[in-house]
Amino acid sequence: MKFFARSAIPASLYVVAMLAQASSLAVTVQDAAGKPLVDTVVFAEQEGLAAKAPKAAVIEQRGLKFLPLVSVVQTGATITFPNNDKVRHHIYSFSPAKKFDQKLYSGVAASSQVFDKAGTVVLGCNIHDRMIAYVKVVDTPFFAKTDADGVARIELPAGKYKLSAWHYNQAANAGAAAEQQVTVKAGDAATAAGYKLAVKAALDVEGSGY
Ligand SMILES: [Cu+2]
Repeated sequence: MKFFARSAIPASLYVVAMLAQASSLAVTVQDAAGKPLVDTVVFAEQEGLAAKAPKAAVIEQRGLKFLPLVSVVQTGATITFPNNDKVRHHIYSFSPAKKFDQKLYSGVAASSQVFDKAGTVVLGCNIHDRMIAYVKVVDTPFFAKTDADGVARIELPAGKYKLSAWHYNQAANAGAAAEQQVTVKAGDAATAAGYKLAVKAALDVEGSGY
């Protein structure tokens, strides 16, 4: 009779649990030629949605690279930059959304940075010109990056959203096409959405998987 014992939980709690149950959105992103586009940031915004506490993120340096190449965080998130190389790095950003300059350091000595403005931040290293990383700062807790199959999955409450896709290598004129309205249905089946993004000829960025 375990089943009945569990039903001692008040019915109102079940209702709350159901309302809070996340629906999901599966977004497929391809380039103009129809190939899956990895490392595309996809995010869903809803007006008036209460902000959640942003999750912190980590961008390490290893093998003279930033890892990961692309990060997405909610506005206000803290990012730490552990240096796991034996050499020192001098990391910086000139991007208006977040300017900073972290002089030569090694280990975990780098101060963390708060990314408090939505936008795109490009990170570089003064010593190693080839080092580059991208941080997309978004005003929503609902975001994901596409995997190797070009698919991003976002858990979020059912409702209407403005869905945006951003790729660090996307052609400038792809901006307008990268937004769409989407209605996320309640239930188990993921709501599907898709993008075709024009991207520039592949940059010579090692480890981008692209
Ligand atoms: Cu460096």
